[in-house]
Amino acid sequence: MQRAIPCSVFRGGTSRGLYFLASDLPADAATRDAVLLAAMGSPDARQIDGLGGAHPLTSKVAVLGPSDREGIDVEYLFLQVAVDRAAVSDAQNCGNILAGVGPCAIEAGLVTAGDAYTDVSIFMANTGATAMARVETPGGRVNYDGDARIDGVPGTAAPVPIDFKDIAGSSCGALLPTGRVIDTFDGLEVTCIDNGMPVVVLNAADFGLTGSEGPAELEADRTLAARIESIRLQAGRSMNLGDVSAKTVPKMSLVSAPVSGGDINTRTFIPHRVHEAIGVLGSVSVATACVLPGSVARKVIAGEAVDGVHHFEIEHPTGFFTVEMDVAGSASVATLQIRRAALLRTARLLMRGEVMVPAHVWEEN
Ligand code: NQM
Repeated sequence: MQRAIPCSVFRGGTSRGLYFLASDLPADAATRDAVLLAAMGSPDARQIDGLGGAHPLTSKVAVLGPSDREGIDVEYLFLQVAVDRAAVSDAQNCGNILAGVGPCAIEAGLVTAGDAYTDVSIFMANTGATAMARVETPGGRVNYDGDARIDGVPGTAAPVPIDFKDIAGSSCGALLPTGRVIDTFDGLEVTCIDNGMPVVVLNAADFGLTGSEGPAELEADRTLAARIESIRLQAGRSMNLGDVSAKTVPKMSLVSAPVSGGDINTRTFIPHRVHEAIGVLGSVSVATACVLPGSVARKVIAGEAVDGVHHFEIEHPTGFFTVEMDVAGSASVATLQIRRAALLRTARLLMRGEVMVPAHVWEEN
């Protein structure tokens, strides 16, 4: 026997995931996770018996629900479903999957569409922060067509601008979770930062890299992977994340001087596969490191104090990620404030229907 669960598939930014209403999933988290593993086909490197795409970027889940919080339209819980392990984690947020939340909430009737566009305020349950997404809704229906282009996705689509406020210390409790701009692990200087996503910023040159190596080349280097994981485990503890051996945070961003006219070049371990681009909130953390006096990122780009609204062009393996940030007090660590961060994503509804899971998975858990 199989059980049918209502579900939509969206591309959100440069990721893809299954989007559910909380009311369609088991209330108990352990049963919910077992159901999601079955839906994705995990654990299996190919996820052949499910809908997962055999990569962390395509093994993601959004759970949406109504909100009774003041000024909030929809609650969004992000769940990362591991590909080759039986693990589901709520320890991180995901700004790419977030891009599909506004359209999905409108399609599902959780939010009433406006006539030209609809502003959807989203409570990100993983971190307790809020995002505002603007969705085009001409005639009260979600529009997916448009001219917006984001690197890492072919073609163009309708723009989904997203605004973040107060995301500093989202998972770690402070923008600088260790209390320092520079920490030293295994003899290397790193910057641990959390402006929406816990990230360890590393200098690519410290690993003998140019910083422009491709994801496959970086993943194939097992010595590099071991060195990065050793730093990650130590940094995770220092960042108030505890034992991160089974967690997907912190992300590890290798930075180098820009090579294509951007502000900084990145290659990001998320944390074991290498991102084909860079995460949304991950880029906000890296962009913030670029204005943080004394940080690894600021040293690598020889950056200057820059108060005001700036567009940071983060280079990644498949192009650029632009983060707009309103910066104040960048002359010193003590005064630095990121008043607002904004960026552009696109999203598209790919399928809606029911995902089938073996009935016993729901019943026996
Ligand atoms: O940092 C991948 C993605 C992400 C996360 C990851 C993301 C973010 O691209 O907000 O979007 O870092 O695991 O989906």
